[in-house]
Amino acid sequence: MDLLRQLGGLLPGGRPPQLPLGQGEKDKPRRTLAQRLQYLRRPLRLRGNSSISVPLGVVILFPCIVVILILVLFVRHPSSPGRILMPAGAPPGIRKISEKYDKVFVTGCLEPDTSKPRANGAFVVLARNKELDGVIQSIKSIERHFNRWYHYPYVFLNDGDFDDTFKDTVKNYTSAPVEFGKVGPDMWGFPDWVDPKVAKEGIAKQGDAAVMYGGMESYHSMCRFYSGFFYKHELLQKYEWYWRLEPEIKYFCDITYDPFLKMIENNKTYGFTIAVKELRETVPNIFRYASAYKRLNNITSQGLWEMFVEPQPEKKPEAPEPGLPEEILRSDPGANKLPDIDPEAMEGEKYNMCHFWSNFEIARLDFFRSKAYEDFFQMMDHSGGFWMERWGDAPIHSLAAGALLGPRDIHYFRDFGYRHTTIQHCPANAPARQLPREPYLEKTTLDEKKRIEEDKYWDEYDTPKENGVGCRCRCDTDIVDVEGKEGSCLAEWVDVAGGWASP
Ligand SMILES: Nc1nc2c(ncn2[C@@H]2O[C@H](COP(=O)(O)OP(=O)(O)OP(=O)(O)O)[C@@H](O)[C@H]2O)c(=O)[nH]1
Ligand SMILES: [Mg+2]
Repeated sequence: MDLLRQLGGLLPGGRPPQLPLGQGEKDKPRRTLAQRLQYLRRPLRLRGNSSISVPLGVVILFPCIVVILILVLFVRHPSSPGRILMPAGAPPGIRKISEKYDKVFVTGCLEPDTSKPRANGAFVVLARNKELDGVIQSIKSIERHFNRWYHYPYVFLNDGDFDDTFKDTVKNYTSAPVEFGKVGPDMWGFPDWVDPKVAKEGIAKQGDAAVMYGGMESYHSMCRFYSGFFYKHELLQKYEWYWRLEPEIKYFCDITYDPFLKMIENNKTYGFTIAVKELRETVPNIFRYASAYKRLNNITSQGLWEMFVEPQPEKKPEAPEPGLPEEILRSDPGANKLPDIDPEAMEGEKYNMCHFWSNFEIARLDFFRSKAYEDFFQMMDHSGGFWMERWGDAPIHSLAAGALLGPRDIHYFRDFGYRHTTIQHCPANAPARQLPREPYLEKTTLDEKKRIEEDKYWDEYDTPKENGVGCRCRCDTDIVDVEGKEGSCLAEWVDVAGGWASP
């Protein structure tokens, strides 16, 4: 006998299943819940002629309870892939990070308060004339979402000369002060202790090996400039803080508070919005030198270094030292290549390739101007790695921060929606913390209709979600949030920042 037929046959007194009340039955006294569920207590024989019976309710509920238990155990088990994958597969902002060392400065929107004195900070943009369109896109974006209220100045830098079209156009897109400066050969290109022939050969080899941007001399110069010079530029001398801006980036949320002031208030040094893994082939020896710097200077980690170290089951005994320090300091990077030993392992530690993506940065310039950072840069620079390899300024800044700062000095701007090329982080909007937005009819768009249309786009911001932190974010939907993508270093940040917050 199949189960359904059994069930039918076992309904009280062999009556047909209960039907909805007919008209004539409306006046009958209502049955209590217990009476209604009475049928669950009906015994159900295991076989047609078996003397053993089980209540019908148990037959229905038991499998459901087992399934629920399995699901709960799967998701809550610390080593469960379900738990590990939760941030990856889940929408951004669904999990809270511990607030032990750092927390979002403002959840949702505020009415921008521009009455307080501004911080001593500026946007810094390195660019070329040919990047004007990308620069306009970035200025329009930051003005719309932040600087229309705060009017922070811009400093544009270039290893060449900005032409008048560039300068005049840029000034049209902001009412904030703008300065243009030139980067001299003291901060750009090969230093005099490098043999240009050898460096060029090294760069060509990287080009042949298809290392990303490895064959572009200008790219190497740019990375070295952002690693060890931008903060020394004369136009930046008067500033204490900077916010790096690149061409062709996009902000998705309104930033209704002053991040510089919040960084000061919370005693922060360095802020990021995306942390990802670097392409291994661009930095084969970087960790070797960063690690040597840390060891040579007897630096003890304040808890951030671990974000950049591959977890290892147990610490290996110290690797034999190949006399690295003197070798680095005496070496002439123009005359030889980097020594050819185990490229990533140092003192049993291995670089996990994580770095704060430096095309967005809000940081205290003092950090870069410190003796400790200068020593770090000098050592890295004299290894020749900016030329013989393609060390980016992002891993340089990150490893320096790892050696010299702690998690409490770092701020994750998780509430900022930001995109650069094909990587974006965009938070969900904070529930019950959205405020109506003032239209921003950007004056450079002359066509009235287009201007209104552009503003309307930002009026229709995303529906708030639980644990969301954003203010009026409208995220791009063609790519997913980096927080949930392979290659993200969110987990590494969360680990050093105190773990995930308990639910
Ligand atoms: N003046 C000048 N600026 C440069 C040069 N190369 C790069 N830049 C700037 O340096 C910043 C980083 O360069 P990008 O080419 O965007 O490098 P990237 O972000 O790693 O690469 P993309 O993914 O292609 O954006 C940008 O602001 C560029 O405008 C250069 O040779 N001269
Ligand atoms: Mg770029």
